[in-house]
Amino acid sequence: MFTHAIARKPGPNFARGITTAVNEAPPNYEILVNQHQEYISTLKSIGIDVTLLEALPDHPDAYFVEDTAVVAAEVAVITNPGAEARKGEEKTIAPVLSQYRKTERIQPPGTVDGGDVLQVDKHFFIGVSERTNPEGAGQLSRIFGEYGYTCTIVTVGEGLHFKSSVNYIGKNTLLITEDFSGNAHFEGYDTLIVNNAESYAANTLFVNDHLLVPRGYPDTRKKLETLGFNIIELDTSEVRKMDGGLTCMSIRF
Ligand code: CIR
Repeated sequence: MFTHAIARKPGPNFARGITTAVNEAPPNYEILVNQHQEYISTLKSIGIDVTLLEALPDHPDAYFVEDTAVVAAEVAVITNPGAEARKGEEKTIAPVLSQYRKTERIQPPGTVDGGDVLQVDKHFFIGVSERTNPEGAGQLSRIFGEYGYTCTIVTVGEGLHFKSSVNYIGKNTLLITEDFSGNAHFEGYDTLIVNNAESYAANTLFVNDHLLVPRGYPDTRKKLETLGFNIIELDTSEVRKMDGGLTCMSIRF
């Protein structure tokens, strides 16, 4: 069970963040703030004490705090984010996490975005993507190895981050997009495949026996319900416009 989370308020300039999404309507700050507040109150409602940081005006993507650190039971690893515009966000997270954990750091030229790192018990999947380079993945794997974790390094093809496409949902099951189906790295796990039209819903957050799923993906919801998961649907329309999702907006530990 998680007891803590760190999150950050989105700032009014959030639409200047990095995005590849082609949006029908421009991102709306008021709606985003409401969606973010609902997300925070949901985490609190399932037993999580949330530290909510103020927006960082120089970093419009900074509310995607997940990318700045990876936290295990024994250690928090402060990342070196892969996008130039996001470098520096991690410096503001380090002092907060050091209140709870010993901290280690990814050193340049290594880069890691936390969105590429998925923990399943004593194992980490680390995606090598446009943001996480092989050097960064190697450093992270060595650090976690020292604490008794195993790691596999997986190439991310489509999608921004590994967790844009693959997430652990409990019951030894990974929720994955079609392009990851049959991937040899997932041997030993059950996989639930999200159809292509709903690939965004692969970014589902498993936390304290609940699944936080984005609203508007009925086929995925039905598949998850059939397996008996406790589902909480949350609106993420404005977050999606900035290439973000439910996992990105908090660091849980
Ligand atoms: C970015 O491109 O860095 C942000 N606009 C979105 C980051 C989403 N983070 C995540 O998936 N962990």
